[in-house]
Amino acid sequence: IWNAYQVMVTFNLSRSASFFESGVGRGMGFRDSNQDLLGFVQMAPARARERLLDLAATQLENGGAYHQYQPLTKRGNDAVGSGFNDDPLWLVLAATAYLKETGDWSILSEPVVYENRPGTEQPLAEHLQRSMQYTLDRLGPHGLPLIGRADWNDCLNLNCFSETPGESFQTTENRGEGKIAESVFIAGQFVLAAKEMAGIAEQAAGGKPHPATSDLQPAAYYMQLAQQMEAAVRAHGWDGAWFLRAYDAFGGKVGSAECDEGRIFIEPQGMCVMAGIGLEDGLAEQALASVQGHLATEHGVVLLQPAYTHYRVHLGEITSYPPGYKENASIFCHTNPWIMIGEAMLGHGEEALNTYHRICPSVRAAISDVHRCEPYVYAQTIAGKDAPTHGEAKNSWLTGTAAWNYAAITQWILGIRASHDGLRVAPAIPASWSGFTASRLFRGVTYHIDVRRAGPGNRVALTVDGQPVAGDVVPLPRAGVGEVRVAVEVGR
Ligand code: BGC
Ligand code: IFM
Repeated sequence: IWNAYQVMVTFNLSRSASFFESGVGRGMGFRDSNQDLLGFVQMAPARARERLLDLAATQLENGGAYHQYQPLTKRGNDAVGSGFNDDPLWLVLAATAYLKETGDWSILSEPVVYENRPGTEQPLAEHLQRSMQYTLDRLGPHGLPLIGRADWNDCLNLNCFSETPGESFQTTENRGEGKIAESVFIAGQFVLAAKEMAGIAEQAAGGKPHPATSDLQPAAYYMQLAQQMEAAVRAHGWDGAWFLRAYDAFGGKVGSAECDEGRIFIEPQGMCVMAGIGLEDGLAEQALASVQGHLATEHGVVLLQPAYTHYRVHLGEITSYPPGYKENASIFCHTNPWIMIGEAMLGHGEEALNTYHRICPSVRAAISDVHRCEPYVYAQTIAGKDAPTHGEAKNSWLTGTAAWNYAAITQWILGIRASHDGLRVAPAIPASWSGFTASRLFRGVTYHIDVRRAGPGNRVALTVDGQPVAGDVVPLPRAGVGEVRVAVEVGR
């Protein structure tokens, strides 16, 4: 209940009303709101639809995005501007989550302006296409996406070179043209987004949808983009035992075994595995083993290791924080569910749940003298192992941790997730669980789901209203059916 409630609060306020952040000045984050939607879409799809259209209306014509917008005027914040090159891809991921949840293909035809300017309306489908093109128009020397101001990690400022204490890394003018520094995180995100675009295009080809899907390319086009980017990641974004984090503005590696500090980062491991890179040939397995080996602590998985011990002008704000805090090697809770999802995708239910328990507020209530934060709400960070206050949480409430944990738990550990063709039930629960029951409202139908463990492993056998069904997707029932009973045997 509290997780769902926190998801709703973050969806409503984004990070805009938080004094942990910077008061109301900050506005609704473009990437933040799109991610909050991932946890909210099944609770209030109509509000998620409105939010998607609001966000898309702040998108720039070149496919980029204002980093933030003001909730009352719904206009992009000029003061912060754009150029965070991960931003537009989150719109694709949020829109696909909405489509899978609702099957509401009409949203793709909705006319939406660019930059809040009347007269610039294009169907939402075209906005998604431009999000993809934005990345393709900004590839660096290794064929990986240029990072711009920063990617998900606001503090990895590879083009900023700030020498003045106190100046904002987010807004100060970047040095140079930014044509060298690349992000492996955005590469993984692009692969994921391209696969989602292919999924939409495939549905369109299957005759489902709507006129606006003609604004999209065929599925094969997006699959090829995914493959090309994956090839670039494999060639230039794999460090030997984990995914590299980035290339800096001089083409030097960030997040490599060759570095003296900041050798391994959590974000590209989570994102590349979620994108499906290396699931088949062991890279994903190795990347997550490196995460467990180098980054996991009893209080959660830290963002990077070793922490930076002094300011590095070519890396930016991340190196300005004391070791173990914020983006400099704290347990930045938002990223932990990415690892839970990755573990679940690899079928490691035990590791997924275990990773969760370390940051779970009610579990941490037993050590509240260390945790020092509300025992029912996620915090943005828990101090990492390099910090004197290791295990102490800070900045509760407004964090993407809420949406991502909700998704990781319900969609990946319990395995109940919306797909274009129906509700998928593919749990990755620990071997010791005998099962669980859940009910899930999906496209107006209530699914009563009873999962029982029949043996080891994660294979499922579904019985839907008494009839065996092949695979792990419960087909959409005929119109008028309000309830469906799903019996699931795991490990058969
Ligand atoms: C984020 C911090 C980040 C800072 C960057 C804040 O809003 O919450 O994690 O360090 O912005 O300036
Ligand atoms: O991804 C960002 C988010 O947009 C705002 N808070 C900090 C995160 C990591 O830097």
